[in-house]
Amino acid sequence: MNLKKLTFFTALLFSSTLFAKNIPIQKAALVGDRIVEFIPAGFDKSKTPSLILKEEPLAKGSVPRNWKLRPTFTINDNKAAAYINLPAGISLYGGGEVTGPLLRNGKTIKLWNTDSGAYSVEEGKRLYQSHPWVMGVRQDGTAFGIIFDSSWKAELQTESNQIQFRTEGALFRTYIIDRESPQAVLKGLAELIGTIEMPPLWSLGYHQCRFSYLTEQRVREVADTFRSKKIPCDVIWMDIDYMDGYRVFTFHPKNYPNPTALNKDLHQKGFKTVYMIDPGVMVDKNYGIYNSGSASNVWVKNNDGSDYTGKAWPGDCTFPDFTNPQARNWWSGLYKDFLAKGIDGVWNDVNEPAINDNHLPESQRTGTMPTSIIHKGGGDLPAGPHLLYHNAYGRLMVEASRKGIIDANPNKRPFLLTRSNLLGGQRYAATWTGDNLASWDHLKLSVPMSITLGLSGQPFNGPDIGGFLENTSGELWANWLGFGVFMPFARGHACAGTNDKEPWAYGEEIERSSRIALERRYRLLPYLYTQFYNTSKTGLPVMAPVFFADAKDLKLRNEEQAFLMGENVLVIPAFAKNPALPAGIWEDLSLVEGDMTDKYQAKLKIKGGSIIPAGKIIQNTTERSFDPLTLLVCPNKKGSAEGQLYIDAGDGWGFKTGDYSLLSFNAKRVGNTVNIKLASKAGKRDAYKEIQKINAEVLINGKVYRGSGSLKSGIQVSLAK
Ligand code: MIG
Repeated sequence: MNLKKLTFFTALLFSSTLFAKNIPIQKAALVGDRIVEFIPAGFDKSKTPSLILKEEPLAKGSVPRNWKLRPTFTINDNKAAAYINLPAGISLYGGGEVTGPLLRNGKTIKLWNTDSGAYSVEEGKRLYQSHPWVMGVRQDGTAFGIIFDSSWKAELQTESNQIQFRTEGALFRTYIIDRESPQAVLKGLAELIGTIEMPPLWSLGYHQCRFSYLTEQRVREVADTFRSKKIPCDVIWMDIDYMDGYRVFTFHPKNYPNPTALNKDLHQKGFKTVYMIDPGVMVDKNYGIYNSGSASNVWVKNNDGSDYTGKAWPGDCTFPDFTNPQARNWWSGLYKDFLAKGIDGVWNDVNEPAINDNHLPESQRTGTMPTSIIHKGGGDLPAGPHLLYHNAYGRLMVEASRKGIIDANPNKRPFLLTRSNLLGGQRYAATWTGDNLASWDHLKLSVPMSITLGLSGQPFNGPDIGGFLENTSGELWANWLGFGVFMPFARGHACAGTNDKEPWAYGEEIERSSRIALERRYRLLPYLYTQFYNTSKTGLPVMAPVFFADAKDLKLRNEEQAFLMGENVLVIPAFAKNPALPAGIWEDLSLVEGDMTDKYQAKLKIKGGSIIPAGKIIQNTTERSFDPLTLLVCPNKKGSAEGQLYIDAGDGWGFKTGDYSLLSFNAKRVGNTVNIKLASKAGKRDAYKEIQKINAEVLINGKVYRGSGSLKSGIQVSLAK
């Protein structure tokens, strides 16, 4: 026997499938429109609780007779797995936070949330989040999706002929959605895992961050520079150095002596502020939060009953056991006094949780808690090992944080950003893609990464624009910002020790380009906000793959340079080479003077048949005004177009009791005139008062025709010269 054969047989011998026992399906039931739940015999909720689903699904009938996709469950050495065979010719997507290409055929991802600082574009690396979810699109454009409802440590392998989900834990349920289109499948996903809640309008503005702005003087300087240079921005971020010795919920006495005054001054200039909160609490007998947590008995425990400690920024830390409802309540309660200082949003970082164990020999380092630690659980959650709860630690933390933020400010919409999360965790927090690199590879990677998160239930996401680690050149920055401004979450960030990365830090030419890019985002905010309204209702992504324009066009299936913003705007980054674009009418769209000739700006195209609402150039969202509203109209072949605008107060919950306005516009060409009018209106908000004047721009064959009018009168645009 030659060596190759020998290794083959050894591999076979040790391969789990050889000894794996097939587990029959105990129950398969319809739990939604073409959504089937598969439960293996012996499934035990107290071993694999669901941390993914929004609520317990209810059986609504039996499995449709022609149903094809079914999992095979196996168990081997107490490790459960599921396998689903696929017919040929399927394009696979999903898996949440992943590196590598948009198209996921033939990929393996490791689901074990990990601080992957400087993650490479190379595939297979662990990242910060776990999304046991795959979507398949058939050649005919019909699609399916599979949720593996488990947070146990796992691997998700997406082979073209078989999906494999292999865990290191107990049996779990599997949900399969099989519908007429990828969009319909994502709606099905949202039926199971929920959607995001409408975010505050300000969080859709531009965010400026750095690790860290070391003093409040520097923060004021950055804020003032945005305003004096007239570069739009809504939010300034405080990274860990605002704290006193990295103790969470404290402020550095010298560098941030008066956060209340700082926040107030920033508010007066139209800025909001977001402050970081990490899970690790410094072990320090003179620190109120530590003492309070000890008194409330909230810390994760070693198996001998002592507090588990691990190293993080402040040194030795204890960690709240977020599986426990009392610990979550205690954590929620901490936000009240903190936010009372005028803080607008919260950033939960390093919640994989990331633990520095560099003092251990390399072979013993895991970067997190020991898998054998038993979390307390409580309420719906059983006590269970870290191996079960690790991937849910961040998700449970942000559930508690979000509740605390809402309790503290019940009349405001919370804004929370998290680094770690689990499928379904979009209900609690927005996300970003962690510590990327200031490189062209990472710039390009940020597009499929963000699209894939959107295809995995998390629409509110984006990368560190410009790249976090290492120095950023002006070229890289301007190219990245040129399309980053059309991503759902748009924040520039920079690691300690790297060059300044504010929009003006690269000289005048780049400053000018940055202004154009940000002005374009701000002009499109009415459209973007409407997309967020849509995703809060349906779960459809804000940033979508180009193939969403035509799921039957196979050429579009792996396009990952260009992307769609909503359904009607196509974004083609300046770096894109020969992008595959959808057929049909797509007219070039100019929003700001100079945007068509500036080499760093993404090309924008508007879809034939659509109407896009746009606003004025503003410096921040407190200046929002619909005087005038602009309607960008691109007629289809038949000369008609339609589109929507959603408006509400931009914050608070009034929209839930009718204080909103959902306007549907349509346009029709009659001879040489295009008539644009309000077709319908929902909600109690007085749009007639809010929208004073409407300018329309009709785009046909590269030409722009202008007209103006009002909501009442409509707008007539003449196509005659
Ligand atoms: O150990 O707070 O990904 O965005 O600037 C690093 C400092 C901790 C990691 C985050 C990054 C943030 C940094 N944090």
